[in-house]
This record gives sequence, C-alpha cells and structure tokens, in this order.
Amino acid sequence: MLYPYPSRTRTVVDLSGIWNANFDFENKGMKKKWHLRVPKGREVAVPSSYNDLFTEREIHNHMGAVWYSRDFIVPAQWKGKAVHLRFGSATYRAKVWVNGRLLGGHEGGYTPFEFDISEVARYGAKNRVVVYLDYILDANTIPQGNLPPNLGGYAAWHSNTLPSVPFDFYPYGGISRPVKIYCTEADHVADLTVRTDISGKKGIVNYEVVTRGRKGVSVDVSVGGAKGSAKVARNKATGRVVINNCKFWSHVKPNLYDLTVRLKDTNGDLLDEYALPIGVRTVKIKGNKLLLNGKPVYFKGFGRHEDIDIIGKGLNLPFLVRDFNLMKWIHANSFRTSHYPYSDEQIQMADRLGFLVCTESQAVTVSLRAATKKTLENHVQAVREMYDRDKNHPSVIMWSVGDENEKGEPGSLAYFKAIVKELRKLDDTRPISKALTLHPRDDKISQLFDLIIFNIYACWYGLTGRLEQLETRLEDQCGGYWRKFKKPILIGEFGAASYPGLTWLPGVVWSEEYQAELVERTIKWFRKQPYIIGEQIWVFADFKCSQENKRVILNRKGVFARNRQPKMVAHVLKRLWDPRKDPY
Ligand code: GCB
Repeated sequence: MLYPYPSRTRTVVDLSGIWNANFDFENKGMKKKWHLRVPKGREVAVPSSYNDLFTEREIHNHMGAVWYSRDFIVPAQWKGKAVHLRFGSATYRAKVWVNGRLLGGHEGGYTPFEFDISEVARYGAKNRVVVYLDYILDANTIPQGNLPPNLGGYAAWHSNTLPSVPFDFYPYGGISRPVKIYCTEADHVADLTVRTDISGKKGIVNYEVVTRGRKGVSVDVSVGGAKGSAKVARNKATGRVVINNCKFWSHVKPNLYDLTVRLKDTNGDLLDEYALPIGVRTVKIKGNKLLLNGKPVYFKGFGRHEDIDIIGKGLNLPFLVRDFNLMKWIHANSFRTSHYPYSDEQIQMADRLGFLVCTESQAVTVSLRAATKKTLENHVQAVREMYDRDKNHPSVIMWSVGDENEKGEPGSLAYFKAIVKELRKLDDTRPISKALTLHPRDDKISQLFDLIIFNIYACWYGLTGRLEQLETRLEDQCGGYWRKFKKPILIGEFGAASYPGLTWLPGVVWSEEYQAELVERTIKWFRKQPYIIGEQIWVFADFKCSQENKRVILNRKGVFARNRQPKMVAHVLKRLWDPRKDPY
C-alpha cells in the first residue's frame, strides 16, 4: 500500500489531534447504533495508545471495544476527485463509518488500511468519522491472546498476566499511527512495486504500476536522470529504467532517488503524479554470509519496540528522532521490527539514515497447539500486508514471519511451510526467516528459511549468574545450529536485564555491571564464529509488559532506559561497534 505523499496532483490532510473516545466496557455501542449518534466520551490523543493516558484501571487494562470519532472538513475543491481515508494502523479490529455509512473493516493491528470516501464525503462541510475498535485476542488472532493455561509453555506462563497475552510486551490499544485524508484524481496510481538490480555501475529499476480508472493510458517514469514509459493495459503498466553511474543504497551510504510516476491520458495530459523514494541495492545469501550489493554485511543493532512512557505504541516524532540518533551514536547499523511491523515513518527514516531492517510480522509466539485454520489464514494475511506495505523500502532487507514458538508443536512444519510459500510467491528478492529460541535439536522448521535468526539468553534465563559457563552454552546452541542447518546465523536477541542505576561489584544479575559484562563476553565470542552474521541485542530500550510477577512493570533488558538515557552497557556497545575497527 502506497504511503500518501503529497504531489502536484495530490493533497494530504493529517487528522492527528484530539478525538472523542467511548470505552464500551459492556459492548452496547453496536446495539445503540453509536455509529449514527456517538455520545460525548473522553478526549483522547491520536496517534497514541489509550492505556496510559487516563487514570482509571479499567482503561489501563482494557482489551475490548472502544469507539473513536471526530469531525473533519473535506475541502470544497476536492469535489469530483477521489478522496481517501487512511489509517496507519488500528488495534486490533476496526470498523469505520463516515457520515453514518459503513466503509468496511480491517483486522490486524500493525498495518495500514484505507477507504475511498468520495461518495460519502460532504465537500466544504463537516464530516464525521466513527471507528469501532475491538481488541479481543484469542487462538485465531495474530497475535493470539487469552489462551487456556493447560496448553503449557508461554501460554501457561502468561495466563497469569493482566492483560492475558502470550507475549512479553504490553498489548497497547487504540489508534496509534496517523490518520490522513488525501485526494487524487479519480484516475490515479493505486500501487507501485519496484525491484532493483545491479549490473556493473548500472542500477536497474523494474517497476509495476497499478492504476485506477479508465482514462490513464500511459505512464512516464523518471528516476536519477533515466526515463522510461509504458502503456497501461488492464490497469497495469510494467517496465524497466536503467540509471547509469548509479549511486547504490547501503547502510553506509543510503543513497535514495525519487522515482516519479506520471499517469497520462490519451492527450498526454497529467492525471496523477506520485514520487517514491527508492534505493538501488541487491540482497543475497551466499554460503554463510548475507551479501548487500555483493559485499558481506555484519549486523550490529537491536531488537526494539514501539514503546514510550504515556504514549505507548503511539507514533511520536521527537522519540523517533531521538531513537535513531541513539542508534547512530552507538554505531548500530540495523534493527528487527520485533514483534510487529513498525510505523511507515520508522521505515522511511531507516531508508534515509541507513539502517538494515528485518521487518517482522505480528505473529509473536503463536501457539500451534491452539492454532486453527483461521489462525493460519490470519497469519498469511498479516504476512501479505507486511509485504505490501514494506516491499519498496531499500532498508528492508529481510522478512521474519514471526517470533519464536515452542518445541514439539504439532504441525509446525506444515504451518510455516504455508506461510513461507506465500511470502516467497510475493517476494523472491529478500531472504526469509523467523526468530527462534529452540535448542537446535528441537528445531523442526529452519530448513524452510534462508538464514537462522536465533534468540539466545545464555546466563540469563538458563545458567543465571553463572558467567563462567557462558561460552560453553553459546557453543552448544549457536554451534549446534550451524552444524545442523549450515545456514548463516543472525543473533536476533541476547542480553540481560539491569535496573537503571543499580550497580554492584562484582556484577550480579540485575546490575548494570552484569549486563555489560555478559554482553561484552557474548559479542567477543560471536566475533570468532564465521557463520554468525550479526548481533542484535535485546533490547534497545526498557519497555512495558503486562502485569505479572517476573517484570517490574518494564522488561529491563534495555541498553537504554525507557527515557532513552544510556545504561553502562551502551558505552560498551559503542566501543565494540566502533566502525573504525570494523568498517562494514
Ligand atoms: C524473547 C522474546 C521477547 C522477550 C525476550 C525476554 O525471547 O522474543 O519478546 O521480551 O525474550 O526478555 O524474555
């Protein structure tokens, strides 16, 4: 799905601001037809999660129905054009009405969706949008929630948590990404897919444009001084342009070009113009390495969360800028969008600033013991939407179809085979993997993947405090993976928690010293293994979890505290990741 950039033919209006929210604890809004007459409720900020904005416990813990609404003006000049209403995301299920008319719905909390509101809009006048959100997770949803404790494993661990979710982050709800209206001509560019290749100094840009309407008969495409054109047939135009002396994209030099598509009618008049920032690069797995533009890459970076005090999972631009500045400061070059696709704005920043991103779908710790046909369908849909949104980003260099699952789960091979098959059909240009934390002997699915993403907590969950056994444990598990699958291994998570400001000599678990020592020794060991292609520490910053007795409100494995100030380990990483010692 294209991001709504403004252009000569497109205007965008952001509906961020204060909205009206009705928490529908008894789920009576539907019966009372709140979509027609929504009562005055509470003031709520969009984009933001709702949970930490209020003082009431029931809102803090709420995973159920809530109605969002606001009035907005559609400019009079937009009459006769196509008007679109786009949500960056809404958790978890959404139904949307404008001026009392149902537009449709969406399931899945982390990808965008949009509606054409040209027919229902009032031009030069007030319009009302009403959004019904329902955040009830079960065995069929992705991610799952409210699983029966007798399933064992994660489900049992988390059945005691409030809210009850089988994953380790707070299930923040609400409209946490921007809502926008934008207008285009009725005939416009509806989708664009770009695939790049490299031949010597040439950048090869293959494009496919999907159009809406009948008037558009041709497209002109220009990028980096190169020009091309193609005829539209059945609302599709495909072609190729070649950029001579191309400046390729990499995390070291994130060169971007604007690829501009102009849709024209039979007279050659412009119907629509859309410009997409693109980067020319290739990604390949070869032997035990991942090659970017033919050169091996070593990943240094993080698993992260979209998680901020008060704002929850809401997009907040000052925090976005701060987080990327911290990642630059510490010399990170990459991150994984653990455990769901992050906002458009995050990935755009990664394109511009040069970060290698593994986009992960929101299938976090799916229990296959509880999964149904519907779970698989929802998972496939989540993967499709993840691809569809991030397919054109040069920074996105691999996909993760989910985070962790348990050993010995029935049907796991068939289940993940179906997911990987679907994703490969859509995209054969990026490696596919899944974050795993099994002992290699229990891993029955990694033959499906191009590389292994391995999460290991040596001397934290197992061998707690026993640092003298660190290297043996690492060798058993990481070495075991390499021997079994002979595929490159990206360490997707490792680390230890520390309570910011708690220091202790000698380092003991929970102290900043222990976290720093464990991380330094672990990294030194990784660097000696030729099959390890990178280290992404868990986690960038402390983040909030459901209420339970093993977390003091937050998961404290952050390299930075939740307020984005460094712990001791941050200085260790900055030293170890110094690019002067290790340029690529
Ligand atoms: C993991 C999970 C992550 C948790 C982390 C931890 O393996 O992927 O979601 O937060 O461990 O800290 O336990």
